[in-house]
Amino acid sequence: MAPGILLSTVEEDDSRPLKRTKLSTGDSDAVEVASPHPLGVKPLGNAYTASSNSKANTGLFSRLPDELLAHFLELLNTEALRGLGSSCKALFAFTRADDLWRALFIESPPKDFKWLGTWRRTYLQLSSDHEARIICKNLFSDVLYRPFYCANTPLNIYASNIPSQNKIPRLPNMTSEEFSDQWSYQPFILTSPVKEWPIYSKWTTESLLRDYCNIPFRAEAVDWPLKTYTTYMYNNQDESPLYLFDRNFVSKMNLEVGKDNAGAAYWPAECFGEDLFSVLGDQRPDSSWLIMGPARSGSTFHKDPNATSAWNAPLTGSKYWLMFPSSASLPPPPGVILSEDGSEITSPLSIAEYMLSFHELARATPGCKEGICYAGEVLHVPSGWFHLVLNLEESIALTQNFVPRKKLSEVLRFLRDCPDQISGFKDDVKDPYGLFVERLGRSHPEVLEEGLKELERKDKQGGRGKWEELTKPKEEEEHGFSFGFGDDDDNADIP
Ligand SMILES: O=C(O)CCC(=O)C(=O)O
Ligand SMILES: [Fe+2]
Repeated sequence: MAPGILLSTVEEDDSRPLKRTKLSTGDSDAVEVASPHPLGVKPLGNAYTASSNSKANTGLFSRLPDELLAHFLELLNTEALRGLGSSCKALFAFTRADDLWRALFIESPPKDFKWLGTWRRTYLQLSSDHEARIICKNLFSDVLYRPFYCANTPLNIYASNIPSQNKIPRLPNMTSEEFSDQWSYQPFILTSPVKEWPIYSKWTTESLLRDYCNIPFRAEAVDWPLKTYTTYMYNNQDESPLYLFDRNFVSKMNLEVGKDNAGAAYWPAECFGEDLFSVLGDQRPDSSWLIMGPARSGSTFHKDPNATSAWNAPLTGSKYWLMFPSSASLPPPPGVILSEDGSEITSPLSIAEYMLSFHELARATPGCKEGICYAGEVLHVPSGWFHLVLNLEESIALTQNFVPRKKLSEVLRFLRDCPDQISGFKDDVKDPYGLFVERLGRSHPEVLEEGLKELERKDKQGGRGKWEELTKPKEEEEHGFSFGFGDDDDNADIP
């Protein structure tokens, strides 16, 4: 059976206690999920053996495939949704899809609101005992059932039994030389550095709530006071929980430090060496983020901006990382689609959907790296690597993007050749490449010279990485895919 088609018998009488129901996902291990759907909706496969189907009572709407009906409902406003929802059981269920209400909320957020557990309740400020709940026993729809299933299917199992060849190396410490010579191109987890940070073990959700309760932080499309976000974090049913990702946390939390770094709350591990973007001073692109989210939240597949590298340090909780190198001659990770110029990554899937549909294949794909980074540790993301991140528990983390010396030519090339993909610079920086070259030339002329030489070498190679250069004649590369561990054109695993 194809993944995504769920056939199961779900508990019909929802007055009975929740039971765990096995659902076939097409994988050999059936996944368990709490059942039933709160409105009694069942997976579409059940329709084939059912005696009646309440979608048949929706008039003209019954002719629309569920996907199209769901799209149509996205065009409606509150009144229309509520009106249509009261016309029959099936439309009641379709108009309850919480994503519709999330979109309405984001479009016109109510001024004063209390988070009430779902987007609909919050948008309408309706408590759960004032909200109608009609059980739709004979409604069969993957479009409605799938988000519920994805929001409830266990995810931590995907972080277990990592094959040994996929494991991200875990190292107690590293020197700058080791990083520069061997590790700038590789993901790794440093197991000790963060424990010396003043904020380590002081920052917990409770302590941040005590100190920054009313400070608004950015969580995707909303700016919410921390107390609202944590209320959401502890009580939501979203398939992809809203993720707090704030680039202005330093000023919001008064963490600024003087030039000598006195009183710093945290700092990068020494091995990463100098961050060459620091020559840009106030004009550098966004580089530091506070991240907070519940278990099951995280980041879908992406590469970090401007060809920068990054470190990511959980202060509480733990994160599962799934990573792939990239290069002109490598396909993107399974389930990820790149636009022709590589500028847009389409991974239309939530993390849960990705895990259900592609994790097994991803794990078996050459180049795949996986690991769990625990509180107090730091994970290195080499520039150009695709990564998907899943919070295995509620987590607070800090992340910083940086430009290590060994990756300078990649950043220079990105800024020079992909101006429309550059992000995070303030609007008044019209020519990021020119500015970076000028500043670096002033303060680190020999580093710039080395970077430009490397860039010239890459230009001559015409996008072929060191690996391709060493292992394949040009014709072979042109005639088909052949795997080499590598990073964006400049092959990663060969320092
Ligand atoms: O902790 C996470 O979710 C990963 C964050 C990340 O990949 C990023 O900031 O680019
Ligand atoms: Fe990232």
